[in-house]
Amino acid sequence: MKITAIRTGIVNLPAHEPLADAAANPDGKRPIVWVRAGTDSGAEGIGVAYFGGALTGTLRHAIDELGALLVGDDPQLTEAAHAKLKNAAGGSAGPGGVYHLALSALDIALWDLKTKAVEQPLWKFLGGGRPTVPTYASGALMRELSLDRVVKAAATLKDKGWKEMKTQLALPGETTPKIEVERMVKIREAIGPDIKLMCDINQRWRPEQAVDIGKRVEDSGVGLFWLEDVTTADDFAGLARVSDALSTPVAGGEYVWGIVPFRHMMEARSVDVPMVDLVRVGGITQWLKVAGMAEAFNLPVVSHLIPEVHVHLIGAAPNGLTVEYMPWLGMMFKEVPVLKDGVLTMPTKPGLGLEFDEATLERYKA
Ligand code: SMN
Ligand code: MG
Repeated sequence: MKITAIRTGIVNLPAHEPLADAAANPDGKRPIVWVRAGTDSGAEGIGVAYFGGALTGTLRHAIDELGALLVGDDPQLTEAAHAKLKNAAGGSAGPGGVYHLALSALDIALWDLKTKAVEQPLWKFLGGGRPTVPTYASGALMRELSLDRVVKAAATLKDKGWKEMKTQLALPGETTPKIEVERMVKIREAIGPDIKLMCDINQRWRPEQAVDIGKRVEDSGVGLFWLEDVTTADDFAGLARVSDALSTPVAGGEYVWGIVPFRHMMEARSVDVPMVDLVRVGGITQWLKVAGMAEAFNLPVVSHLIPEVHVHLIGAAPNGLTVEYMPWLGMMFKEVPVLKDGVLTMPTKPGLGLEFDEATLERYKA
């Protein structure tokens, strides 16, 4: 099989929040680049890229330029493609940033083709064996919501059958440790003791603040499944200090580029729960390496965004803990993985099991 053409396009998807209808910014838009890799066998592989922000046009162009280098190549040779792109641009225009986002989008499309060629869903090709995988509601309990709205949204998620959900602290505007802790207590009261509750700080605290507020949350009896990105993502020593001081597991990793920072993070015991972002790590090829690294460090692995692909990866990884269910891209696909009672069923179609919805691509075309 040979790649014959790479096509790309941009859609500006609405920033809706379908899980609890709790969008913090309902008029917002999310620019996404779609990728289609055509082959001489007629099979098509798909990929996506995002986080381009104001450089989304540049990101698309980067995918076009890197993609052109893969025309004529066998899409099953994912490591060879990675080496070729690294040699062509990754060592100079990367690592990190637009290069890594573009690399990831192409890599996802190659894995779609590679697994379609053997007519297996990706998770099965990777050797996974579980029928379902846990997942958690994300994006509905954001820090911009009022206390009243966030508590109602949490109760809505529980009513809908979610068993795990994530909120955020480091509140905007006037806040104190007391206000932060009270918000967590109210959310816990709304959902009861049995739901796994995570909390994301998005790098907004200093290490000593993380220790202080983290301990207060522990003392309140809220019980967090993890506390995420408590401080600057590459302050590996600062993170280790927080991890050491708290009994709550500390999660992190979504902000770093490529696989090497995970080595430093794990060597320094900075996080208890490594979180891998598929489009920042370098696609599926590199995601799997981080999952293996985590396993060797006796750590679980969790995903960031794009549950439609991560269901395969978390589901196949022996240390895959739970899939973040942030359905930003759901409307781009004709079908998404089946979600019921807070778990995802492993997809059965070959490859990623995803097909772009032409109507969505056309309707939100940029
Ligand atoms: C997050 C980061 C980037 C975009 C959306 C959400 C957040 C998460 O950190 O963990 O979901
Ligand atoms: Mg996060």
